[in-house]
Amino acid sequence: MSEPLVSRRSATAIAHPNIALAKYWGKREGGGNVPAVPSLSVTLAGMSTTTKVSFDATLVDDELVLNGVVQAPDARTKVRASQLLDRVRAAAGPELHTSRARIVSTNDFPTASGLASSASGFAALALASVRAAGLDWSAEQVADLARRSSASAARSVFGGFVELDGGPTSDGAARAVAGPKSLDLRVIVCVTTEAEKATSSTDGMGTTQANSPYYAAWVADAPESHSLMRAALLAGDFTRVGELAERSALAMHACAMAAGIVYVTGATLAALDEVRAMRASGLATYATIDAGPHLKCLVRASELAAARARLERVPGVLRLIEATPGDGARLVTPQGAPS
Ligand code: 2P0
Repeated sequence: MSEPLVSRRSATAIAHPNIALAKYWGKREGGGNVPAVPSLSVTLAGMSTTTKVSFDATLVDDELVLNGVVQAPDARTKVRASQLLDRVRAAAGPELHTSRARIVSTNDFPTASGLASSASGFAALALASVRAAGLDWSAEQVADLARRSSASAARSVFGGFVELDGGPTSDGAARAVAGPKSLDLRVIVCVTTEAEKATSSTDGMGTTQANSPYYAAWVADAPESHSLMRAALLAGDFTRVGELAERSALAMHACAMAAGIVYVTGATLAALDEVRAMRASGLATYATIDAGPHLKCLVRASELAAARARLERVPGVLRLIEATPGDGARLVTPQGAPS
């Protein structure tokens, strides 16, 4: 029995998470999921999401299999994935307008626990679904699509060091500003739990915007912080990048904490303490922390082993993941290939 070719259109993409060196936190007014402030990140090789999208005219609903588990039709992640697919369907040819899709996505690192799995997940989903639908979009267009689902995902579309615009008049565009090898940087992720976080980034930001007495100060300060980071990065100044990154993370968390949003745990703070102790003893390490309890230590390649040896002894640090600046999202199967 032969099926129409379109019912079997599929593509597979791989993307890496990213961590922001200059953070964003909060959304611009006016919709579109545009950040309130600009951010600058590094895309991390060493952790990956692989996502296959197959448009299938015989399906009655989109399906999402995440890390081997079929998600309920009304599960939050599945609904967000369907919303992305709706945008792709609307832009695709009429033969796909009503076609549902099966998404099979796997992370090789903890999901939804502050390791930016939504960034790599939606970047891979955006690229795979665009190509499965036969759309010849630029990376900028794929990033725009990814951003609407998860703002930080726009940054994972690109490799190396990436900025994402934000602010009252911004359209939330993302672009690469420097290649993966432009700074001598290694990232040690101190994994402090394998569990999912209790408060999503979207909810944490919403609560912060609504309730933090320091939110206005954060929004006023972050653009300059981003500019200084960009300049330090382009100058290849590891020390300055590290100092600014640690400051940005602590400012973001201070702002969120004042609204009752606490992502750090005792283990996170113990790791932060160790990063600062290393620095005091002459090892150039800096910390950043995202919307979860894992601390990420920034270090030069030559000091990686020394920093690892100290971080793995910190109480509450379960294991370390090592990452290097990596590439952007890319296809792992040809466009529109049959599944
Ligand atoms: C960042 N984070 O700049 C900041 C710092 C986490 C801490 O962007 O609501 O995935 O899904 O668009 O963009 C995580 O939030 O949030 C994030 P949604 P997003 O990396």
